[in-house]
Amino acid sequence: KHKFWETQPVGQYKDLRNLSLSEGPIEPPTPLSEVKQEPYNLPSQYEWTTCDMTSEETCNEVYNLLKSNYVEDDENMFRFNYSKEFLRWALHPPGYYRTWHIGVRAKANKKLVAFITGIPARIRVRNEVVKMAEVNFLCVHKKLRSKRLAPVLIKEVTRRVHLENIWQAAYTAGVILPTPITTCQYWHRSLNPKKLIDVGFSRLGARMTMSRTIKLYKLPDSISTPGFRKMELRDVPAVTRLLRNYLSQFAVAPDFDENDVEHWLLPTENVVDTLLVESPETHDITDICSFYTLPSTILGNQNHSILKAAYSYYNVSTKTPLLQLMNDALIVAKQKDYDVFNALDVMQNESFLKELKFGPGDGQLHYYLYNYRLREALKPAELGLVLL
Ligand code: NHW
Ligand code: EN5
Repeated sequence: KHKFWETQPVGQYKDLRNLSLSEGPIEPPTPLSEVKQEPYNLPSQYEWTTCDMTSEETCNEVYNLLKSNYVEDDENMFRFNYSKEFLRWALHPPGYYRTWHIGVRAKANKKLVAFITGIPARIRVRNEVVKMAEVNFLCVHKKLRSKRLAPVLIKEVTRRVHLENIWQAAYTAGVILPTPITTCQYWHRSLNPKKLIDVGFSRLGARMTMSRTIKLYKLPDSISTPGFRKMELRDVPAVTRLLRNYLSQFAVAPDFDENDVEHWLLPTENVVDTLLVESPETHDITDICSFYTLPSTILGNQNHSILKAAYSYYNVSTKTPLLQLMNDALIVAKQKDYDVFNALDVMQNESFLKELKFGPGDGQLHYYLYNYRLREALKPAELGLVLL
């Protein structure tokens, strides 16, 4: 069934629940001298390119490829529209490798037709911190689909990751592959219900009118938590301590240091927002909440072309109840004109989803590890990792 994935060091269906198999790497690293030195072969009309995402022109090409060809929902009504600033941020974390930003061009006109990326990350799986690549933005132009290009892109990124002496990876997908470490549900909280209904993102409930629906999703005009403010550079040490301590409870989570926190959580306009609670008495940082900005193109609507969505990222509550923290995050997102606030059922998110009027979406997100086996699948609540 999976002609490509059957050949890869990933958890295979036949080994699921075989408790006698051990947990950890599936294959040992090979000596670097044995890693293939030349790129994999592409069909003769195409060539590899390393995409310099600091170049305005290359970043534009990647942006346009993804804008027209990246992920859609199952009814092809919406397509992710990652912004250029977002792509630059997502691909330049501390220690990034330029060579892991991989494109394919048509030789004839140099048009960018496919893309895949890796970024380095330290991910803790139970008690082991493992150096991994996070693989994302796999995209093949719509006109070149089903020609087995994706396996070539995946093998090439794998080769370039191996050249850096890294042997594991983490990735997510909306499709089922061998074999998820967990499957998460997307939840959505309407902020602009009228627009969401107009564009077909949500539906008017049974026995609901538009005005009752608008009233149902109304939020207070101002936040309720004293000391709630935007994160600043000076907060990095405190946020790192709080987040590291929080993430230690999950089976799989990133191992963030201060540099990572500065990169991934320090607010960047229209990319990532982080709010925190500074105790008005002690000035301690007690709670954090963050979300990233990922708009979607609305396909074929007369009145609206962009859906502005916030995605819950890392949240930590030690003093302020998580419910109250997230309610304030919804108010902030509403004030910033987001149409919808999305979240997965990871970490402790279940504790606020229903109460804050999130509803389950029609999409799921499957999480995977490459060359690392878990004895059993995790529950979403055991996962402390959010990929972009
Ligand atoms: S998930 C988003 C992926 N992108 C999209 O969905 C965009 C729209 N779709 C496309 O561009 C986030 C194409 O449909 C793609 C497939 C390119 C998806 N992951 O070329 P063929 C990520 O970026 C397998 C992995 O003919 P295509 C994460 C499929 O099962 N594999 O198909 C990326 C089949 O293999 P099988 C996927 O439609 C993680 C083969 O590809 C996949 O023209 C990557 C068919 O290839 C997916 N999302 O192109 C893995 N979708 O064995 C990283 C399909 O079943 C692994 N396939 O026959 C780690 C690497 C690093 C390791 C380091 C140690
Ligand atoms: C990894 N970096 O399907 C990304 N989104 O539910 C790759 N549905 O937005 C993997 N179909 O349910 C991405 N509205 C996998 C996800 C791909 C995109 C996707 C889903 C997630 C989604 C919306 C729109 C559906 C349109 C028709 C949805 C219902 C919202 C409603 C609001 C009110 C309360 C009940 C729910």
